[in-house]
Amino acid sequence: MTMLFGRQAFVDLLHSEGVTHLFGNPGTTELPIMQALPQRPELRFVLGLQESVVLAMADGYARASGRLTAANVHVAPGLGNAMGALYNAKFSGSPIILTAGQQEQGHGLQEPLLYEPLAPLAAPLVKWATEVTRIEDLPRVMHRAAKVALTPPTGPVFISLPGDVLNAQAEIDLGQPSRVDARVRPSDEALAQLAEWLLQARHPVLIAGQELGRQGALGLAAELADLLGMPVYQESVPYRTAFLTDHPLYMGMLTRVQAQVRQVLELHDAVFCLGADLLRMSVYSPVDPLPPQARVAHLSERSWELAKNHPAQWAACAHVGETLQALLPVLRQRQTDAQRQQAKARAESVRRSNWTQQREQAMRLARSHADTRPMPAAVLCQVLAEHVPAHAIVLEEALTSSQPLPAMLRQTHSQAFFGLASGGLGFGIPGAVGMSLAQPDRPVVALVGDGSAMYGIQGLWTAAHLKLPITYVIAQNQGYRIIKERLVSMQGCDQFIGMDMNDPVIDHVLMAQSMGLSACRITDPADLAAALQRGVASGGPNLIEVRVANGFGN
Ligand SMILES: Cc1ncc(C[n+]2csc(CCOP(=O)(O)OP(=O)(O)O)c2C)c(N)n1
Ligand SMILES: [Mg+2]
Repeated sequence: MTMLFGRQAFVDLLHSEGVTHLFGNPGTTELPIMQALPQRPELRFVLGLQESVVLAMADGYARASGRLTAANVHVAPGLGNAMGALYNAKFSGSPIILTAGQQEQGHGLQEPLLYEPLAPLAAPLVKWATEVTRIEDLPRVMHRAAKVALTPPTGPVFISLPGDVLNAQAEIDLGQPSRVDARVRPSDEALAQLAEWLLQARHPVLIAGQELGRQGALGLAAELADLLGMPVYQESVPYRTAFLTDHPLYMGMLTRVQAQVRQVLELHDAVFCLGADLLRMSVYSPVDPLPPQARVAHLSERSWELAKNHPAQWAACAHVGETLQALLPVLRQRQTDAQRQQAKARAESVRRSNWTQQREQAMRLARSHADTRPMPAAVLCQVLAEHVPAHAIVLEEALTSSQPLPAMLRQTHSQAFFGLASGGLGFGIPGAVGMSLAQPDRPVVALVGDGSAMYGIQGLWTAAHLKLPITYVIAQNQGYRIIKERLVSMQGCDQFIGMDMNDPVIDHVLMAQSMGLSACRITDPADLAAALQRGVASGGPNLIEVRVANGFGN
């Protein structure tokens, strides 16, 4: 046992749990932590200039690394600022230990500036929220937090750190990290049932989800699709790459329009939902996206998702990759010659209209609009899809401007694409910072709407400060185009109050330059490819503002 300050124990415990970056924004209540950091240089502090940005950077890091990540924010107002980003992290399942400095116990009782109990604030959005009340409890709390965050369903946890605990000194045993192996698979009996269920289906379809990308199980999912000749759709929320787009059975992403999804699934009698959310939608519709004849089998490590909205004929809470490893030989062994022939015939017909075919058409159509001014979003996406290097990470938060992207961007590895997980804006710019830190060998291209950019704009500074290889592409349509479109389509109203950003126009080039990025403005599609290539090749932070059509006449 060693004599340690609470502050030192805290950073040592993060280090012992394998944490390499502490994303943070310091205030007075975090001073003990800032004092301890120089003694633990392995733990790199990454400064974010607003707490929502701090947490979004941590979320990006966790999503692109799959590793335990730490973030620290400043008491109640800082935690409040971070709540939108915490909501995003919850939906991404990001294993983040979020901490906040807190006023000294007892002092808080007198309600000084900045005091508010913190754990109840964070509790609704995290797996576990607590306050450390004695220095001796720090190791137990920290190790438990790490275990809880990393055990499926993974997700953020919150710890409040009062100043008196951080500044106390005691003989502390720092203990050891524990890891729970959750790579479990269903019983042999359940696997046999699933195999028969899949083999009996006449028109099976696979919905591929985020867990496949997270677990590096894209190859196994492709083998499954091949074996059964079933078309594959990516789940309706674009968390991340969930299937290899060039695979001949890949059909594209499901939309979040209930009637469209239903039309797709109408053709199928069996829906295998693999590591995915079953049809998470966005806006209300009276249409059920799952048609009644479609029976469901659902496999996920997130038990809450199983049979959540739709009954499942077969469901298991298990590791998708391990389950596929065990399922494939069972399927091969049980598949009859007749079933093999059926699978082959199904695969043949899917090939004719698969994603690759659709992509060619979409790209051709977009190229034919290359002279349209302002640039249509499809042209922007086509140029991106053609010129972003294959090993890059593409991250999108661009609403209407990224709608054409999933139909165009080839995804050839599990980090190829990340999207907006929860619907909460503000992830794009700072999330790219975290992703770049997590995957330093991959250039990051972040396509962000001009409106979305303003929810996390401070992230540009951290990208510049750390000289990260990120190319921000800002789709500048001078407003909230998606909200306007919805006002028209849902409410029948075209009086746009509070949806324009054209008086004054925001100059993202100057904004980026003021924070230390190189930046340029593109209005002509012919110049975009070169700007993109220059930006990526620079190996540093840069921003391209692209003027795109706003859909309402300019
Ligand atoms: C935190 C948060 N605030 C507000 C919204 C509502 N919202 C959804 S899309 C959107 C507009 C986004 O504008 P932009 O990024 O420019 O994309 P565009 O609609 O122009 O394509 C807004 C304000 C939200 N989803 N999240
Ligand atoms: Mg916009």
